[in-house]
Amino acid sequence: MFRALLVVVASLNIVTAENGLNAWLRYAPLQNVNSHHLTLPSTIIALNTSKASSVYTAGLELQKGLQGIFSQVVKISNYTHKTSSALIVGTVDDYSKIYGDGDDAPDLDEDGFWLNTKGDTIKILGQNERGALYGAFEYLSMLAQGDFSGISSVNNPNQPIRWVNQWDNMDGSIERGYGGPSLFFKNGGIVDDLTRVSEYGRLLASIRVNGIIINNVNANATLLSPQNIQGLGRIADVFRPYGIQVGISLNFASPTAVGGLTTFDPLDSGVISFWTNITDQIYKRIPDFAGYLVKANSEGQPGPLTYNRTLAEGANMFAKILDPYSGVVMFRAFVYNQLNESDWKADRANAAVQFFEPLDGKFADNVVVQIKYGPIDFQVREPVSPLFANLRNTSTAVELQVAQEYLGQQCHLVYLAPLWKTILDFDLRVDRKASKVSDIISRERFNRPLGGSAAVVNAGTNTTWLGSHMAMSNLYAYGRLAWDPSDEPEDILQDWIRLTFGLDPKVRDTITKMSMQSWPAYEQYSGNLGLQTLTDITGNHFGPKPQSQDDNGWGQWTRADHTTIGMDRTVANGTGFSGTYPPEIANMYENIATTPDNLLLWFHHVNYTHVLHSGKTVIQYFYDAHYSGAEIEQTFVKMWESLKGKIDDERYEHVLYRQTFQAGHSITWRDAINNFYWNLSGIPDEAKRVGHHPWRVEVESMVLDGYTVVPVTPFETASNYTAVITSSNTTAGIATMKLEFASGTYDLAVNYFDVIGGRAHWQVYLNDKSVGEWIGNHEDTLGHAVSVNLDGHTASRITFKGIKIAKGDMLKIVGTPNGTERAPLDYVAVLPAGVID
Ligand code: GCW
Repeated sequence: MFRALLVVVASLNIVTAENGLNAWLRYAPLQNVNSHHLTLPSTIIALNTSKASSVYTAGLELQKGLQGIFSQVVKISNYTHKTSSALIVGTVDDYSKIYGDGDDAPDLDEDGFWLNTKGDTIKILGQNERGALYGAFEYLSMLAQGDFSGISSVNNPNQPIRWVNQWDNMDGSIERGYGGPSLFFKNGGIVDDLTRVSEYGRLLASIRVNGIIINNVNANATLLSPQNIQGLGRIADVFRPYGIQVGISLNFASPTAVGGLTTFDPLDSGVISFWTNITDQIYKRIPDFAGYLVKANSEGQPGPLTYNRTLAEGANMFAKILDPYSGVVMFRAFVYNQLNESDWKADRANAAVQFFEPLDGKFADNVVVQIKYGPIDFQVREPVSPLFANLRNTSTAVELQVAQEYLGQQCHLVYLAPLWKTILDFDLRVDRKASKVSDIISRERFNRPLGGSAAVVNAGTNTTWLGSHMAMSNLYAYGRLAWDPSDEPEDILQDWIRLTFGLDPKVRDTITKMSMQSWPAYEQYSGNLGLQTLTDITGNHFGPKPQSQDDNGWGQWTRADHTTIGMDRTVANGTGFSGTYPPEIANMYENIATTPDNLLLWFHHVNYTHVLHSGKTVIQYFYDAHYSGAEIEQTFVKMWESLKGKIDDERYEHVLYRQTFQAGHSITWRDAINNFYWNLSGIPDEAKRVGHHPWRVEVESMVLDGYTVVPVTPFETASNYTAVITSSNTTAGIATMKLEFASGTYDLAVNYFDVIGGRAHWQVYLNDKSVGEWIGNHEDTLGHAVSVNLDGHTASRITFKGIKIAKGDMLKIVGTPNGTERAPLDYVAVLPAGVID
């Protein structure tokens, strides 16, 4: 149990610059502490002093934490004589052996711990060494938050598997990674310096993650070379003191790719010996190796289906080889084929149940089927994957995604714990009995041997780990929820805020408000009513491109036409997907009257004029939601600005930059989606906002010198569907116009496109007096997937605030191209106070 009780509120004026490396483990000095609440321990007694031991790590961490928080060095003692006010950390067993009085220690589950701060000595005792380390982190988390209460608390994990997955490639890139290159790989091998890996281990252990898959599920067989296995061994050595077991993703075709065989048939004896030999080599170097993660027969990856073997036969081959070593196989359920959209019954959402339900009961006991939370792919809202209800005789784990692949790629603040909660708390009503997803993966509901959680994290070498300080709340919350899914997202968040940004209540309240509003806001301005994220799904998954959902085989269809929209997934008339849930849930989704509005278009195909439970039509809801979502984003900038001086400047500026970007990009999203559906449906916005922009000046209507007007694709991502670029790669362009707005003070927003290929330069003048300038360098500063085109990924806004403009003033923008970035401009918005346009 984590505690959030504050007995001391310290007022902190943090000024030291911070780069994010320590994340929530900063151990910032507590000021104004009423020290009588706490007597610091005189000694830390770590009951195992071998360096690879997590108990030894715990001792060091406690020392470091106490020093940071209280500026006092407490020595670590080898001498186990119990003195009063000692802090003892170790396993329950060691404690009992040494002191003979461990009987008051409660029964603990694997990885659990007991934290007792009540007596004369502080006891942090784990069921195993890892548990002891978790207890040390818990104690430090309390202290760092000013909580000195005397407690005796038993903490057990809800689920045994609490892993993270990294999608790192051997060349050092990370698929869907937005925090810089790999921590693990470079140029086809393992990096020499593993300092950052050790720091990552520390972070992960503090949130009680006990396993990590270090390479991409789209796996490269060269990881299995003898040299790389030695490198893996070095990585495992670095993670071991943190109680983290290392595993790898496998390429199913490795026997042919690197083994010199002509087949990768899982029932072939040569193939089995290949994998046995590899596994033996790995365990020889890494005796506590966690096991394998397998993506088979999915998105072009090889798998057992090639040889008419079932997915279970493929998984069980590995399971049998791993079994003597107690290793596990995480087998992904993300298996689907390309589909034909003209078939009204075709549905990618059905794939997982179609492939896996017939195999229920056929998987070995050390196989865990790893299931993405929704039936499609990490979308902003999806119903729970029905596969959880269809595998009663198979161990399962939920796959979540900390990497915000479809959710703004860490350039948009989206606190994900509330989304994950809708999944974990969802009651699937199997056999009309309580069947929460969290109780299924915890093994409780179907009484399975294994189960748990995996999160795709994709941390990189950026000092912020994920590219964004704010995104780290997601990693923190992931660990907390995997340990205890009944924890509340807001409580978790507030612990994270105090640990990350200090104890000032204004900081806590402001970041809480921003974060708790962030997922609903993102849903509003991206894709709502269950239509998915509406990003460019055939491209980089970042900016808006609603048309990419349809007219292809990927099966993320919206089936939008001029009058109707949504996937009919009913049994009665559609793909039958709703029928793959247990009856109570199936009935709810089958029936339009009982389908919640936020999943309406996931399950039903309706007219744009269909009236929602909320009383609005679908199309008007779209318009309103996109306006409201973007409006909320503008308030985040102001909220963040109210924290200036309360957070160190380095992190303050870093977050401000991203919030400012997000505020602008949310307007791009809003306008793109609204324009797209307005064009498609021809139904105007009742509030007359869509297509009406009274405060905008289109750059194509300015006087242009050296600038050329170009159409933008997709059309909806530019205001008036067009933009301007300089006429050549080497000559500047100038756009001028006399402004006819009433004299007053305005915010001057300029919408431009920041493409990769160069760092163009723009300057803005009023009557030849400089208003401001900027450089198109988002490729250096933002870390999201990039684009060379003028589109929804590159559309950006910069705002110059509080500019005095008199009627008749001449506005001039000079754009200087660089490389292939031809200083593209879209429009200028001249915004009176409070107006968003
Ligand atoms: O949605 C897709 C991602 C791929 C990813 C795949 C998966 C690693 O776009 O980048 O591949 O999901 O989860 O396997």
